[in-house]
Amino acid sequence: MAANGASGGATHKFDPNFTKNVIAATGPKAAPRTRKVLGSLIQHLHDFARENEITVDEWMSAVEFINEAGQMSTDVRNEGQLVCDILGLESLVDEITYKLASDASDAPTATAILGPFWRKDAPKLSMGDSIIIKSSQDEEVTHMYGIVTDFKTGKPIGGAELDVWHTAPNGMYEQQDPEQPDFNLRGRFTTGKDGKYDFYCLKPTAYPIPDDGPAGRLLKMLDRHPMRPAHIHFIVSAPGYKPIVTQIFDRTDQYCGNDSVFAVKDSLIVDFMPLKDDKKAKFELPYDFRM
Ligand code: MBD
Ligand code: FE
Repeated sequence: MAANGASGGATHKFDPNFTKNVIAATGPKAAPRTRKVLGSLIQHLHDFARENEITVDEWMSAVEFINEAGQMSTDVRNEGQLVCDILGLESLVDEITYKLASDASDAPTATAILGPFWRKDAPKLSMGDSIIIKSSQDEEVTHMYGIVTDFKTGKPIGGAELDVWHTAPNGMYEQQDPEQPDFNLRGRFTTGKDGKYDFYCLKPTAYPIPDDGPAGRLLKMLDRHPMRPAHIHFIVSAPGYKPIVTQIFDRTDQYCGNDSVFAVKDSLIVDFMPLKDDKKAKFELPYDFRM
């Protein structure tokens, strides 16, 4: 063991009651879930620190990292969420929360993480409308359509809302980019009685998650890239159904097997199909949602 290392030496023994005492300091008015979850968090944090012989310097650099992530966060940049995403935590809690969702065709559509770029109150649009307010890339216009069904009965769900959002071809969501109009590439659509929807969007592009802050430094420390495969986000909701928060991914994207935030699932990979001689779109994308 190095003289200046963390270890107190081979003879050091941790007080076996230390962690127990910290957990037992929880007062009687703590809610049961709080008692359970924070007790477990303290146990794991202490075990983690002991196992890895975390030093004061290492702990302090983690504290500075967390503080910097917090200070950097604004309403268009959620650095804490980005840090969780690259550690796989948002995808894991998504899986834990929505255990029901699977790749089976008789199950609800698989979920995928919300991510930090959803905005509430996206414009309510009519069927057949376009979410493209401004784009330099008309060669990517895509006609997306499909049906929302009840996964148990297979019947169409009328009045279901599809909230959709994706990035511009420059790899930025509108709130990150002063060049884009407010709510560019976002919209909400409501299915008719037949459960059907259709709208125009762009075939999205792969892009890096914001990597000029703590999350980016962490990626570099881990020798990882910041790229996400091209994707379109959805929240599909309907009265009486659990909302489906999900994303779909372009099969031809090289990052489908290598997403920096670990959100890709097989059943969410789609094929943008080239259209010939269509006046409005260069691709079509049929995709059905089950809920
Ligand atoms: C994104 O666009 C995104 O969807 C997620 C989950 C994380 C970072 C950027
Ligand atoms: Fe995204």
